[in-house]
Amino acid sequence: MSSQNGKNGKLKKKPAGLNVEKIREDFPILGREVHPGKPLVYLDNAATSQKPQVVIDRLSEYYAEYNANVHRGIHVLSEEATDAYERAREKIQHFIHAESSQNIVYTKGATESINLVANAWGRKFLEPGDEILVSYMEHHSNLVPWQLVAAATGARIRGIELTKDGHLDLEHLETLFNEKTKLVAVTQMSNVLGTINPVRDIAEMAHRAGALMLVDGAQGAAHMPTDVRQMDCDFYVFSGHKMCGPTGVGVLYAKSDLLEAMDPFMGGGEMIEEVHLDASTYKDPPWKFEAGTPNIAQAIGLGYAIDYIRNIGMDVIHAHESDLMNYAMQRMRYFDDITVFGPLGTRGGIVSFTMEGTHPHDIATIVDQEGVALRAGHHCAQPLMRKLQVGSTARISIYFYNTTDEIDKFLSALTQVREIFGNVAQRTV
Ligand code: C6P
Repeated sequence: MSSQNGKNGKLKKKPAGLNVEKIREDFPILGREVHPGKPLVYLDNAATSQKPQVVIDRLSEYYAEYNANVHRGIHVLSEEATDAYERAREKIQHFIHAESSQNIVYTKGATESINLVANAWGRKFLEPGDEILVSYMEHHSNLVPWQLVAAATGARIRGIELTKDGHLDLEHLETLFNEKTKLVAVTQMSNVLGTINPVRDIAEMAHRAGALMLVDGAQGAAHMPTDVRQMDCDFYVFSGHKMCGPTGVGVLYAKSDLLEAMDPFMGGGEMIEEVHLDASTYKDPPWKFEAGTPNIAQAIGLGYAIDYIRNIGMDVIHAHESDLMNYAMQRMRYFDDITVFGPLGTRGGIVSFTMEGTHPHDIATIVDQEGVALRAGHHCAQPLMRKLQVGSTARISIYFYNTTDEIDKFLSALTQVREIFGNVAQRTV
């Protein structure tokens, strides 16, 4: 549902192109109560999404019917498992419009993907004095790996400032480039502010300066159409569990010449061509980066999750989430004791806020009693919290299976928080 102002200033609801009630039937967990008489209202999707039955079924189908290691056996089970594992890689390739499935490296998640780049590319190519540009809205997963590699190589990290309304300050970014800039690493969408960054423009700026561009798609790939070639990024990372897939699987996309040039991240079985006692040769990418037995069931499950969300349509998902986010934001404005962070206008389905006189953890605890799951804390974005001059925020994060009714339940739970903490004069929502 989406909202707009009616004649009397009240918000009207209008239908969007998604049969959410039907979709919700695909997610068994959405039917449960979390406290007696309190159905789950799951608004913590930026942390992890729920899983449709089809993904759950495909995981158990793998274990029940063709559980075997991949790329090793010549027996039927191993061939079936290998086929399914490699077919999932092709689904990922098409989902993000990569050149080839060989540009898709399986990892454990976005965090591991960034660590892979920091180690396999950074340790090989960064030199003392080189500069890595990151922004103040980055998740720790797109900061700490760069700090580790900077300490090991003598490279230096520089921060892209934010504008007052929560966008990246592109004018400031322009001033940071120089001949030492080797990499720009920014998020596609902030997990706190909901800001959607102009990553294509930033990639262009980076390339003009002779630097590479890494896009952290942990909050992007699940929520909007993603085309890595159109974006022209050099590296793109995301996690399966935030997009209806299982935990334990994620993706690193990288351009072919980079994958060729990078050293392996981990050594072990499966990533080698020939091994001697003191030296080895390696397989071609992406297998060069996939040492040991991978998360086979999870990769296959991610393939089915991608089928599922593609079938709904990434444009439709994005539009529905925008509608719900606007609906929530417009109503939250009626709470004069609430501060909402992040830009107005186009943004993703994430709303972080604080409530005067109430700790975010107290908000989360009280709304949980009403069945509402939201997140409170620093959201693994401490540099951003410092910029916002808060220790933590409460945050709702929306996915395509959420409804206006759930947003209403969240808002009603918020009025209870206010009543308990006796905040400023109550107004009608
Ligand atoms: N943010 C959140 O609640 P992993 O843990 O590897 O799947 O994803 C890490 C990550 C990287 N970048 C961004 C922008 C993210 O939002 C996350 C995960 C979760 O906001 C957990 S802290």
